[in-house]
Amino acid sequence: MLESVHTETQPLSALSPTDLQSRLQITQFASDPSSTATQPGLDVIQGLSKTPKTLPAKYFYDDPGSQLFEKICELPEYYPTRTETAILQAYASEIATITGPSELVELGSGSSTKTRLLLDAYVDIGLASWYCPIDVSGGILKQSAIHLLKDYPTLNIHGYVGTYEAALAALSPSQLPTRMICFLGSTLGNLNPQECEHFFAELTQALQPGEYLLLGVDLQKSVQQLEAAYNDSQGVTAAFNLNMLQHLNQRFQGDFQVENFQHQSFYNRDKHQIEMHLVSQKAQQVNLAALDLAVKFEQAETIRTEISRKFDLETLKHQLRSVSQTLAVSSGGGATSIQKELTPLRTWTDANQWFGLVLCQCQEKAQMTQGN
Ligand code: SAH
Ligand code: AVI
Repeated sequence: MLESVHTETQPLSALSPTDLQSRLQITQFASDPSSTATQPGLDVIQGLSKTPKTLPAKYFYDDPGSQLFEKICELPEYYPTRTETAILQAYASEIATITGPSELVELGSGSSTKTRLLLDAYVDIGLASWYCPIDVSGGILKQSAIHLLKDYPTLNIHGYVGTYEAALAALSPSQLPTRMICFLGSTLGNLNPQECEHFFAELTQALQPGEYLLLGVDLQKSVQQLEAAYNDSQGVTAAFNLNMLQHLNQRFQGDFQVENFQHQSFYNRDKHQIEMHLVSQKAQQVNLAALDLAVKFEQAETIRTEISRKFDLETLKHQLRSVSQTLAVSSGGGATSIQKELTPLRTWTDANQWFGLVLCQCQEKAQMTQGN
């Protein structure tokens, strides 16, 4: 599953002082960071060729999509961002004290706004900081990295533009005594249970014993509150959902007529997930020339563009504990394998229990030695 990679030390004119340039490195995966490793757009072909139709949520995030997501975070109905921010404001220093000097790797970093609370906490207790943002949306990643370098004079950044999987597999060893992988904003909820299980295994693989994982997750609550958060009165979430079609048009030479689709979102109580759909307003055919794909829609047929799962903390901690990975280590004449697992250490929530943070540590479970 290798994607082509190139690494650049940013020559951006925006980064005129050499000091900033020397503190920023960007690794970009393939020419199309949102492609699957095997074939660009294969996931689009697969999703639109089945019934019911689906599209991967990562296609929300071109430059306009990332800007629309930033607007969502400010909406009165969209409580997750401000609630998670409040939890981090209260507990970031506790997290920094637990981990000690730690490189921060952030999955789906976006604007890195909440990350500043963690960076501040490390700075406040006099610890060095290294930051590795990972995001498919290259524009917002690079822009945020430049702002961070200006605001944090001792910070070094190595950004990865690409999917979580590609970046995790290519991460350089930690620059500091430990590392914490952060996955904030409840983006974990955009993975279905199988993807989530697979993802936890990949994270455990990427972490060394002693390193940390910080998860921010949205918790179960009233249907009314959840549905309001994904059907905002200003229509920003609708614009965000519909923007995926513009993005596909531009990326894959498509001819989606955006006005022929409508935003829909609702809470699926059985699966504890918000579902966002785009509903075809009439029978129509859409072509994506770059993928050699023609897709027929019936009137009222939908494309599911996102699930956003809402978690129960106890169930999530149980799932985390059940992940284990084997790390092979050769020693002397024999081979030793270390079993690694994710151990939840602490959880923090807000007074309403709307959102939770879970800090886990990758720990060694047992050792088995083979050979002589
Ligand atoms: N962490 C930020 C942003 C969340 S939005 C916050 O909490 O506010 C989700 C982010 O994940 C977006 O910036 C999007 O571009 C990125 N993203 C989505 N799917 C991705 C994938 N498969 N690989 C890498 N980044 C992804
Ligand atoms: C990024 N992700 C966690 C957001 C969510 O709430 O699932 C994306 C989003 N979709 C609609 N509004 C926000």
